[in-house]
Amino acid sequence: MAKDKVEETGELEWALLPRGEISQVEGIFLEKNTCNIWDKIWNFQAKPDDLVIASYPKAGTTWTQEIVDLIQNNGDIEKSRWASIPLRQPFLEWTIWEISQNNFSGLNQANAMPSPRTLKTHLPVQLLPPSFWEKNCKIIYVARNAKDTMVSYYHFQRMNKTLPDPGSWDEYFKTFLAGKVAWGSWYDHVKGWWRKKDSHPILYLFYEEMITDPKREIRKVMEFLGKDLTEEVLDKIVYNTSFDVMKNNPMTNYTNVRMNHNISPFMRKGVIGDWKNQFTETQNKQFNEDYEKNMADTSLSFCMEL
Ligand code: PPS
Repeated sequence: MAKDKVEETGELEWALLPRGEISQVEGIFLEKNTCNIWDKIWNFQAKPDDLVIASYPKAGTTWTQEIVDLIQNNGDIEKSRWASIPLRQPFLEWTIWEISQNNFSGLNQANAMPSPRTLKTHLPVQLLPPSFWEKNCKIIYVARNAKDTMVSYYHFQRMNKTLPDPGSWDEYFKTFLAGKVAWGSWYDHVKGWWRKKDSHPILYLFYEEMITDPKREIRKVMEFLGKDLTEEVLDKIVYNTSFDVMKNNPMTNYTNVRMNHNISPFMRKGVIGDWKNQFTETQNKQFNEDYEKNMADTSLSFCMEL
């Protein structure tokens, strides 16, 4: 490819970016930059009217964020499109957001933001800063089946250099099952938050249920937030948070964040069961054995195909 063409598409610039590294906090892998400012994150001061959207990566976080924002704005699309999603709802533990050449830390953004704030986090339950529990903040957790999460995460790590190179799919399969990815083990994450909902106001959503009946799930979120919207507004939110609309919306599709969408778009497929196109038969067998062992001690269950 000619050099000017490469520069025009930003490919060369992307190729030169260094890969991010991961390190550990309390035995959980997190982005190294996050580990470096862990004390500040742990001491974050929540406010009682903060809303937290928590998830394991690739579970449908952005989808949930957009649903919440539209509910908060009574379905007013213009109000929700004033900025891209990470600017509207700070990502608590994320240290560098490169948007329009500026650096943002989720922590600084959150501290500068007027209340009521909606914050995103991928932290496992035991690493959520204690002031969120002390202030009894409402939390929405969204979970997605492990097989599709793994596939989505693999493609995300290929196109997002703030995380380590995932290596080959075979390599990544092992890394993911061992929980050696940023934000740790999927098992511990979904099970930990599931347990916590018995003692704290947590709305636990499933990506698969959002796919199957988005209006029902959006209504659940609305009720949890104490809002009362008309059927017409709910239908408008269903439409505007559909995969196709969000994929074409620059405020939700992450095209204004430095990621390489030519390798794999952030809004990739948005379906249940894509793992079938990625897992080999042997991997599926291996995964199922591992899954059975690790999920034996929970009442949680996931839909992995329609
Ligand atoms: S991140 O980076 O962790 O915040 O990613 P996250 O937003 O949690 O997950 C990205 C995956 O969610 C899919 N997605 C959607 N699916 C269905 N409908 C809507 N509206 C929607 N919005 C995002 C997105 O396509 C990623 O999944 P995959 O399987 O990779 O397509």
